[in-house]
Amino acid sequence: MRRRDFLRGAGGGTAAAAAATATAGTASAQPSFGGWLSDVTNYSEVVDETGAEEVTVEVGVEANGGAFGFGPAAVQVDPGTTVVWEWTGEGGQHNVVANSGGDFESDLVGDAGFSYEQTFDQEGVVQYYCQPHQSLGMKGVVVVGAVPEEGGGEGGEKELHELGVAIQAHWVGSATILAIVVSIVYSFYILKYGETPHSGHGGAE
Ligand SMILES: [Cu+2]
Repeated sequence: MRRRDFLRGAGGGTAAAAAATATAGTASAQPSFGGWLSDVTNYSEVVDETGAEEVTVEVGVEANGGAFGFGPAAVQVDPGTTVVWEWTGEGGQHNVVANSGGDFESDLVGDAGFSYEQTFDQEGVVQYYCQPHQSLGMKGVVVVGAVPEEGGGEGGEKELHELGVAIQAHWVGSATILAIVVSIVYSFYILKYGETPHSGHGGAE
């Protein structure tokens, strides 16, 4: 019980330190937008399309176990940019539906050449998905303006990692102390009682 309390205390301290480190700045980390893109196989980075007046996102690119992706999954644009979604014709019927940061929904279409567009004037993060394939990971993000820093998700992972290291270090320390105690006790018994059976054997041999 006491050991567990100690662990919790030590872990809490480490986690707090880790959180402080995380807020200090990890700009290079890829945001998952609160986990929205965490299961999207074709997401690796936010593609910087700032400076462009019009940006094209393909609907039905090879991803998520079929042609179930938006390409690219995440784009960064300036406020006032028009995003044009263009259907590839692959992967069946798709649509583009706002999840947050906007309110729009395209038709559900399977044909190549169909397109749908939205102009984003307000800064913020727009999360969207394809209704039939959302569960497969057909999701996307349009970042209008600056890419937000994510203290929450990344910091959480770091905390767990740091906590794991702290526990591991603690166990290594415990094991070392245990080994020392065992060897002392063992030596004590050898010194005290070791002679009798030893000499007995010695006598028999
Ligand atoms: Cu789809």
